[in-house]
Amino acid sequence: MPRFSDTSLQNSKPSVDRKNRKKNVKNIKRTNDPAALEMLDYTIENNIITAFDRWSAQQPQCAFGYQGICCRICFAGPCRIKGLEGPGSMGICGAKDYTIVARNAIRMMAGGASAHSDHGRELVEVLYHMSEGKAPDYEIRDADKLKRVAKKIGLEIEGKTDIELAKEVALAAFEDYGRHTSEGTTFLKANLCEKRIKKYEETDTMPRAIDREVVEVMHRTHVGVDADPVNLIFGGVKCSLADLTGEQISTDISDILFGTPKPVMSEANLGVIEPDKVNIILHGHNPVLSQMVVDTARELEDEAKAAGAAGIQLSGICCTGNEVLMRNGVPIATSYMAQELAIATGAIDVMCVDVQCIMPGLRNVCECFNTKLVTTMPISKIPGSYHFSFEDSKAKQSAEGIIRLAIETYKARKESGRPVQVPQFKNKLMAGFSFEALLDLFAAINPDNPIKVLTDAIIDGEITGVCALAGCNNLEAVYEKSHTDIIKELAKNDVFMVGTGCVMQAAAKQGLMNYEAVEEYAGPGLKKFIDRLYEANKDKLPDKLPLTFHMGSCVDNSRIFNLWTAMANEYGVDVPKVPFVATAPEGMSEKAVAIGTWVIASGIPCHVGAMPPLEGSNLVWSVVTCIAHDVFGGNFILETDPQVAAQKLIEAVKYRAWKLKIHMKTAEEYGTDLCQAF
Ligand code: MSK
Repeated sequence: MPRFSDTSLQNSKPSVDRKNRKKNVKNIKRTNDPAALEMLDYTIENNIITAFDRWSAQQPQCAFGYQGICCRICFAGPCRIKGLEGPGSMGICGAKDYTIVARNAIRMMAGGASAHSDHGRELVEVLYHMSEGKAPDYEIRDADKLKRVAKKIGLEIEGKTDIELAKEVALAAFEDYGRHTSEGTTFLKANLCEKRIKKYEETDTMPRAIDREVVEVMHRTHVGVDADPVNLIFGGVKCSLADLTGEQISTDISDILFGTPKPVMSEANLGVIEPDKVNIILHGHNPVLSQMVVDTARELEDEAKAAGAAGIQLSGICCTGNEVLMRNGVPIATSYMAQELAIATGAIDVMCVDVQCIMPGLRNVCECFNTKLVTTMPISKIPGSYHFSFEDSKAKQSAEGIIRLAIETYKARKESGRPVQVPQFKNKLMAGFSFEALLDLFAAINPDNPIKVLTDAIIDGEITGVCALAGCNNLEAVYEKSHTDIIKELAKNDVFMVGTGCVMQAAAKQGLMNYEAVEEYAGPGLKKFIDRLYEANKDKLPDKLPLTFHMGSCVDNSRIFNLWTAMANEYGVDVPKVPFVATAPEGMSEKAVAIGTWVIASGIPCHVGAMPPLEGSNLVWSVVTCIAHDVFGGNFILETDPQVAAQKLIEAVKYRAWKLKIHMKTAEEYGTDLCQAF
C-alpha cells in the first residue's frame, strides 16, 4: 500500500474556502433527522420560533467574528482586522491578527475547561459530603471502581472502609483544583502513558491545577499581556489538559456514585415521548440531580397513575440524557439543536435542566405549551422558569418536587384537551460502553490481556483503526447530516467507532447504534470484528452489538482517552503512533474547543466539521493544523465537507496503521526493540 492513497487530501486547507461556503439561508429545514423535519413543518406552520429560525435571521454572520479577528477584550474596542497592512491591520493596542485569533481561541479553551471541571467539582463535593454523612441520599454504587481509582492515584487502599477511601479520593480531587505546587494534576498524570508525561513536562504544558490554568489563560489574554501566538496557544494547551483532568475526575466520581455503565438497550428520537404518560425531559450535563429523578420516578409511578397517567416517561437531551441513558437505559428524546422541537410536541410536562447547552429560547416555546421549565442549579437560571434549588443534603426532596410538578402539569394538560404532535420516529439502540465495559467485551476473547483483542484486530487488518466521534450540533452544517455521513463512510472502511455527546445521540436517533446498522453499513472486517465480540459475549449481552459504541457524555471523553492510552501501552509506543483518529463533525461549544485541543495534544488527529474562528490568521491556522503535529503528534483537520472529511480521517488512520505494522514486523523479523522514532 502506498504511503497515502490520495495525496491531494494531505492539505491543511479545507476543500471549500470561506467565500464559497454557500448556505441556503431561506430554507431553515437544515437537517436529515425525520423527526426534526416533521416538527419544523409544525413550528413553521404555527409560528413557533426555534434555533432554526434564529440561525436564518442571523445570516450573514459577522465575517470578522467568524474568522476570529474581532477583539472585544477591552472596551477601547471592539477592534477588527480590516486589512493586511497599515493601522487597520492591527487593533488599537497594536495587536496583530495572530494575537487576536490566538487570544480568542484560548479564551474558548478556558471556557470549556471551566465548564467541564466545575461539573467535576460538583461531583467531588457530593462525594465528600456523602463521606461526611451530609448527603444522605447518595451512596457508593461502584466500590470496585472506587478502589481502582484510589489505587491509580496512589492512595493506600488496604484496611480502609469505602467511606474512608471515598473521602480521600474526594480530597485528592479537590487538590487538583487548587494545588499551588507544579508537579502536575494527579488525575491526569495517573492516566497518562510515560511518554506523554515527558512530552508535557518538556513543553511546559503539564497543568498544575485546574483553577490556576483557567485563571492564567484569563490573565495572559488580558489587554497588554501575552501577544505571542505560539506562547498563547501553548498556554491554551495547558489549560485544555486541565480540562481533561476535570473530565477524568467527573467520569471517575460519577461511576463511583452512580455505577459504571454496562451495555443497556433503549430507544432514541422524539417517538420515545408518550403523550399518555407524565413526560419529563432531563437536559444538561450533571447527573447529581438527574440520577435522583430517575430513582425517584420509579417510586412515584403510582402517584402518576392515580392522576390518570399511564406512568412516568423520562427521556433525555444532551449529556444529562447520555448519563441517564448509559446507566439506566432512559431513552434519548433528541440532541442539542432540536431541544425546542421536543417541547413543541406539546406532550412535555416538565423539562428539568441543570447546566450547559440549555437554550434560553426554550422558555418561549415552553410558554406556548404550558410546559414547566425547571432550572436546578444556582449558576444556571432562565427568566420566567421554575427554580428548584439543588442541594446535595436534600437531593431526593428536590427530585420529588420536580416529579410532582410534572404530575400536576400532566393533569392540566389532559384537562385542557390540547392536541399533541409527536413524530412517530424512534430507533432501537445499545449504549453503556464505559472503558470497563469495552474491556469486559474483549476479555471474553482474551482474559489475560483484553485490550490486545482491539490492538491485534488492527495489526491483523481486520479493522482499519479506531475513530472517536465527539461533539455537538451546529447549524453551520446540516443538523446531524455530517454526523451520519461520516459514520457511514467510516463504517464502510472498517473503522471501529466509539463516541460521546450529541454525535452519539445523532447516531442513536438515526438508527446507527444497533446491529441492523452493522448489517447495513459495516465493511466486512468491521462486521467480522463486531460479530466476533458478540459471539464471545452473547450470554451476557441484551442484544447483538451496535455499529457505534456509546461511551457517554462530553466529560466521558476521558473514557476515550483511557482507551487510546491502553492501546499505546499495549503497542509499546507513544499515543501519536496509535491508529486512532477523532472527529467532531458539528463542533460548537467552548467545551468542544478544549476537548479538540487536548485530543491533538494527546497525539491524535482531530477533525472539526464546523469551522472554528481561526481562519483570520494563517500563522495560527498553520500552528494548529501542522506545527501541532510536529510538537505533539496530533493536529486539527478543519474540513466542512463531511465526505472529504471522512476520506481525510480514513487516510490518517490507515497511514498510522501502515507505519505501525511495518515497524512491528521489522522488530519481529530482526528480534529488535520496536523503533520509537517513526
Ligand atoms: S451536550 S457540549 S452540544 S456534545 Fe454535551 Fe452536545 Fe456539545 Fe452540549
